[in-house]
Formats: sequence, C-alpha cells, structure tokens
Amino acid sequence: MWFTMTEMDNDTKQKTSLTLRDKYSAEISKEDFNSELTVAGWVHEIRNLGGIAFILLRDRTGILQVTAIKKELGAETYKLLTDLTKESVVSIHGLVQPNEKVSSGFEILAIAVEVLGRAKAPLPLGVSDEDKAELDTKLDTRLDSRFLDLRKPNITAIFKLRSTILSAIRQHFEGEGFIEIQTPKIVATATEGGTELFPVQYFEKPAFLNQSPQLYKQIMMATGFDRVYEIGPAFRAEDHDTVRHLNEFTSIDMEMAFADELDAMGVLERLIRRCIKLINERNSKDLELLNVKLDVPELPLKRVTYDQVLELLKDNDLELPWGEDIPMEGMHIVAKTHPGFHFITHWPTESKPFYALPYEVNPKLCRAFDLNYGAKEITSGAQRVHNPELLRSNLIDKGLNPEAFEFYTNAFEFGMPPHAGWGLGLERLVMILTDLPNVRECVLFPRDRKRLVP
Ligand code: AMO
Repeated sequence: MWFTMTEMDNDTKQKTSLTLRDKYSAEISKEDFNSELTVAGWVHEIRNLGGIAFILLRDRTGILQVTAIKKELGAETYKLLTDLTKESVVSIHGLVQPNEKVSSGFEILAIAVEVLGRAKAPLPLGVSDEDKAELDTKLDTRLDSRFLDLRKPNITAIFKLRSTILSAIRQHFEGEGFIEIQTPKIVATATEGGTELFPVQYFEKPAFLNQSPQLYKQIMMATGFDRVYEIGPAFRAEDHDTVRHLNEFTSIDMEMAFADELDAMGVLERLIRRCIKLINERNSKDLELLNVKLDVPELPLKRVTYDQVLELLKDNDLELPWGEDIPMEGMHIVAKTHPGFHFITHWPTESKPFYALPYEVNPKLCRAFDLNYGAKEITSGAQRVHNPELLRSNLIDKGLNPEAFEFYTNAFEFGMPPHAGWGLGLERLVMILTDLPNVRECVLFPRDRKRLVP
C-alpha cells in the first residue's frame, strides 16, 4: 500500500497529490466501502452516457469500475476523464461504494482525476477489444508492440509462470546443495558444433557469443565446488525458422562432480516435479487463463533407450541408420507412444558431442540422455569424459583443434573427478508447461532469423 492522503484543487477537481495509488483493484474489500481512496491504472473502456460515465480501469490485479457523475465532478474534470483515449494511464481518487451490478461488488465514485500518461490513438494493437490475445496468427504484429500485447492477462500469465519456474529452479538447486555461477558469454571456442556460432570482434581477436556454458561448468568440477548451476543466455546462429528454435535463449545448466548420468537425471526429474508443484500452488489463476491443467508427474520419469526408439520407428515404417540423431518426424512417432516426459538414454557416441562419456563395455554407446516431452526435446545431458587423453582424442576425432581447447583440457590434467550435467532450455520448458505452439510466446523479446527489434 502506498501513501494515503490526497489533496485536491477544489475548483478543478484535479488531483494535486503525491499519492498515485492506495490499493490495487483486487485489494479493495468490504472494509473500504464508504471510504475514499486512490486507484491507478490503464483506461480499459469508457462508456459516456452524457451526465454519467463508466470507466473500466485496469491494473495488474484486475479491472474495476469508476463511475463519474458530471454534476458532482464538475464539467471540466468530467470532460477530461471522458475524453481520455483508451489505454491512457490515470490515477483516480474516489469513494468506494457497494454496487451489486458490478462483478467486483463495488464501484469507485470519482472525486478527482490525475492524467499520468495519455495514449495516442489509434492503438497499434487492440487491448480491451480482445480480452484474450489470439495466439500465433498475429504473433508478428503482437511482438512488434510487445508492451501492449503484455497488457493482456493471458499473455501476462505466461511470464508469471516463467517467473515461478525460475523460483522453483533456484529453490531446487539450493535445496540440493548447488551454488549459482556465472560464466563468460564472449568466448573463443565452440562447444556444440561450429556452424551455429555468432562471430564477435573482440578487439584484435575473433571471438563468439557462447552457445552453452558447457566448457566452463565442466572446468568448475576441477575446483571442489562439486555442484554448480547457471541461468544465463545462450546464443545459437540457427538459420532455420522453427517454432522450437530461438537465436538467443535462456539456458539452465548444471554440473555435478563425483556423479554419473543417472545422478544428473535424478536432479532433473525432481526439478521438473518441483516446477509443476510450485506452479500449481502459485499460479492457479494463470493456468486458468492459459486453459492448462498440470499433473504432477510420477517419478522416476519413463526411460527408453536409443535402440528401443529405433525399433519403435521401424515398427512404424521409419527406418533410421544406426548412429543418426532422431529427426522430428521420428519424434512425432515416439510421442504417440510416449506423450509425456520421457528420457532417451544410451545414445550412439558418434551422435553426441566430444564430451559425452562412452560406456566402457560398449564404447559405441555413451552415457548421454535427452529429456523430451512428447516430440519436444527440452534437455540434453551426459556423464562427461574426465580423462584428458580421451578428451583430446575425441576433439581430434570430431575435427576440432585441441590447442583451441587447452584452457579447458588443462583443468582435466591436475585432478578432475568424474562428473555429469545437463542443459535445459527455459523457453522450451515454459512452452510445454503452458502448452503453447511457439517458443517465441515464452520470451519477452524473441531473437529469430528475422527479428532483432524490439
Ligand atoms: P543442447 O545443444 O541440446 O545441449 O541444448 C540444451 C537445451 O537447450 C535448449 N535449446 C534451445 N532452445 C531454444 N532455441 C534453441 N535454438 C535451442 N538450442 C538448444 C533445448 C536443449 O535441450 N551443452 C549441452 C548441455 C549439456 O550437456 O549440459 C547443450 O547445450 O531445450
């Protein structure tokens, strides 16, 4: 609650106070009936009947009705209020009156008005005329005027959920003994393959925007920190325009020492469960707006091996050469049998990056895993190679120059424990938990092949 007393210029009935808002619309209750207070927000609708006008005022908690009576307010202030354009910002001081006809059970009878920010007309994007934003069809128009788009409650809901997910993630990592780190985003080497790099000129040296904190989080395993996590941006110069790919996304990364891939998978599935539980606790209204019901998954999450996936695809007339990544077409088939969360484990070593640890008994397979939801991949991880010789020979096998990775392989030469970890795309997680069709919905200002502003 903010400061309370309101002064008024008695001649014009314009507010001259410092108080812009005493209460949000949802905070007003029966106890406020018949007392004066100040509310503030955006003009959602105005209906002017001549001598009386109804203004719907929207704030972050909802919408309330302000009633303006010309005779009581004075012609000048009445005109000021009723001439306002939609989406202008005002602070209104008035008397809270019970009113059975209004869904909130009350209205504010205007006494004084302060115009804080006038909106130009016409609006580039309707706000009040579309209570719920039409998803996807007008996504480009919506993203061009994202600040207006975000005034709609079903769009705000996505970001409230995103915020809860981040809270749950931090709670979870802290609860399991992880410390939060930040690693450089301007780097000298690729981690996830060379073609997806954004080049940067770093003084006289060529550099790149980081694709993943992979190398740095692994270096941390040589420090004794043992369990680290990072929530930060990752950049991929992906040329293709899909509903799952962004050129800048938020990567949730973890790495744990004295651990294998099963330990890392355990942390991940418990974290997913925690996210869903916290959303159900905190965001029931937002889930309703998004028309989503989230069931807390039973643990352990389902696990299938790469070979089992290949069998399943074969049974569905899609024959894949062993060793290849599973294409989207294949994932759609997988999703029919495994529609929810499931891990795919035991990947061909050749299909995964140089840092994934091969099984000793069958080095053609490695200790890597993906976590998917239906056809959508949301996490990749693995137990890592921690032997420096094997790491160097893997780099060479993948056509990479070990010298460029010396800053990383050095950390393996002086006592590196076995370790495992994963990277989870925050927007992908938000996308599946909100059941939205496009990952761009889940980031405020998406960066894609065509979009660099706003
Ligand atoms: P990977 O490249 O599979 O693995 O990325 C991990 C997760 O990040 C998300 N992601 C993306 N999200 C949106 N747009 C993109 N272009 C994009 N690319 C990736 C996905 C994906 O599952 N270093 C490893 C992780 C590890 O082993 O720790 C890595 O980056 O959700």
